[in-house]
Amino acid sequence: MAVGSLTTSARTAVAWRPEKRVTGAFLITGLAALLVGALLGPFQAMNYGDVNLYRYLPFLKSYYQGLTLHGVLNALVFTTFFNCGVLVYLPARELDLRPSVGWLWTSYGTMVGGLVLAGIAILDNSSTVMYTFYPPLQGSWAFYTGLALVVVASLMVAGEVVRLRARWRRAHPGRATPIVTYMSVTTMLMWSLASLGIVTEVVVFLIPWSAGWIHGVDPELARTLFWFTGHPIVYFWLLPAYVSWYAFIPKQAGGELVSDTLARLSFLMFLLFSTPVGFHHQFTDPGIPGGWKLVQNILTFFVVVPSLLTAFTITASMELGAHRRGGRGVVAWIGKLPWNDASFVAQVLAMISFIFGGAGGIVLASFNLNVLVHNTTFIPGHFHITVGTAVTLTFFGMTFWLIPHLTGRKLFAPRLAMWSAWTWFVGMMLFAVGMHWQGLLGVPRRAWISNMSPALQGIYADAHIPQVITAVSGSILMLAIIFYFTVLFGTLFSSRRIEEDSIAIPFQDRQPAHGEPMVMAMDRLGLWFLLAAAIVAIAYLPTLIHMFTGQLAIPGIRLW
Ligand code: HAS
Ligand code: CU
Repeated sequence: MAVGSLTTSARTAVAWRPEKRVTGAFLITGLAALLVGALLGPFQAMNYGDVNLYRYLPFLKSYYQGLTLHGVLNALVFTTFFNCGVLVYLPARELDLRPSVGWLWTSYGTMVGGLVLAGIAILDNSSTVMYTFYPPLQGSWAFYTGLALVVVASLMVAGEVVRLRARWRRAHPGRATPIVTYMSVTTMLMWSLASLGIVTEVVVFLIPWSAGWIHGVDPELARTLFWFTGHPIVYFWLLPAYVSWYAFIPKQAGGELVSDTLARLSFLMFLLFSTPVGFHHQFTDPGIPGGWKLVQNILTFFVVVPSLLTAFTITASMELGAHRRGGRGVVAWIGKLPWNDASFVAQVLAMISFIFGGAGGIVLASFNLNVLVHNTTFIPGHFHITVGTAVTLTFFGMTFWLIPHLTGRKLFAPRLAMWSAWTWFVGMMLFAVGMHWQGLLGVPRRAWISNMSPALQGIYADAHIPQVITAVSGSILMLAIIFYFTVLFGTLFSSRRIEEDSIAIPFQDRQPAHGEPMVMAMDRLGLWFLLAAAIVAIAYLPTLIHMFTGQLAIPGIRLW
């Protein structure tokens, strides 16, 4: 029996090699982009520690060029590649259905093509427009076309994920979609709806404008289309991390997911409420009626709920695991969690950072508090403990089992992996303290303050302590980068081979009770998608129509 099952698993492992290769390509390209982007991070942190290290980077013309490279590679490129790898591989394995590998390689090639185009445009300093690329700052056509290709490729992958589920449903009529697939499909459906804004902005306006076919664009309309996608994109980054927290962490903690239904409900809520909230990035923008800002403000509080549900369900699931391992007490059970498993530790630290990241988000979502800190360093403080830690550190934790699973190589230096998780967490938490604090003092974000004249520095006289904290955090993060990438490259290139698939995907053993009315109702994703589109139309169309019909075309400018 044992021998028989071993051969079956070995055979399965070999059969899945093509999918593993393309998944590995997505993940490793994303992580390589992260490496380049993240190496610039300490330079940014030093800037806000009032130390100008940019002068030692002769291949960059300015802090702003470095910041553009940092933001685009980390926030846009790394996340999209990583998500497209995991959100198709995991459901395919769960459903035991082979995706079209040719289609996935085509998507991968498109995405790499986009990355190369945008990368060249940033490196030649023609597109120092930051990762939000607000007009009238004008980058080159290659920058916008490159980013458009990255988005198009992600939608091609989304199509494949939806197709996988459709194939499974045809073979299993009347059954609820298995949970990892459910979560992956809702994420991709949400992203398909959300990306309409950025696709319109880039294809209809920015590419023709940067290529010289039209002479101007309306900055307010462009910003509005950008934030149509720019808020929900943060959940496109977050939700693959949630997939891991819901689907794998309970098992890694020795327990099981306490509520399959709540997990689905939270993903469904993300599908419904992620997109119609972009105005909370534009509270201070003129041209958007206050009433519509209020509507989207209220919807922002709706989209907080699924994260609160997640906090509850995941903590309860981990507590169950700790109890099974002999843990007791109100908080003492925490000690019984597997604190010696780097994959688990990285993800729990990521969750802890998100408690603070989420709390900051709620502050930012509050109209009048937002006005106090908008466009200050408070904002990068917020997003380094959301996308920079909750998401990135979770992805690190996933790679500690996923890369060995995909490559058939043992994890290199597990103790160093543990160190990388702790140093990333400590570095980012300190960075967040320094940046939130400076933001409260009014220090602007995206400013080369370490290069300003000593006279100007007087404005920041109160900021010495948070500046020191920010600079120290940059140094700790440099160590974290070295540790993590040593583990990654060590695993890829020098680690011992292990039997393929001997590191299994930590899927739950228990499947949901099929036929439960609530689960079956939530499974009608086509209808829910239409409802999501309707809510978006109500929240956005009146303002967008007004903007489209009264455009004020502004020519491009270059400030760098
Ligand atoms: Fe945000 C700006 C509001 C979440 C990313 N956000 C940004 C920007 C980025 C970003 C990149 O309303 C800057 C954009 C730019 O460059 O201008 N954000 C929110 C709100 C949430 C939120 C309400 N943001 C995120 C996530 C991000 C992200 C997630 C990336 C992945 N954000 C804003 C607003 C602005 C903004 C304004 C504009 C600011 C301005 O003025 O420009 C919510 O989704 C947050 C809900 C989260 C929670 C936390 C739940 C906690 C969990 C962990 C539980 C812990 C456990 C561990 C289980 C309520 C799930 C237990 C441990 C044991 C050991 C037991
Ligand atoms: Cu937002």
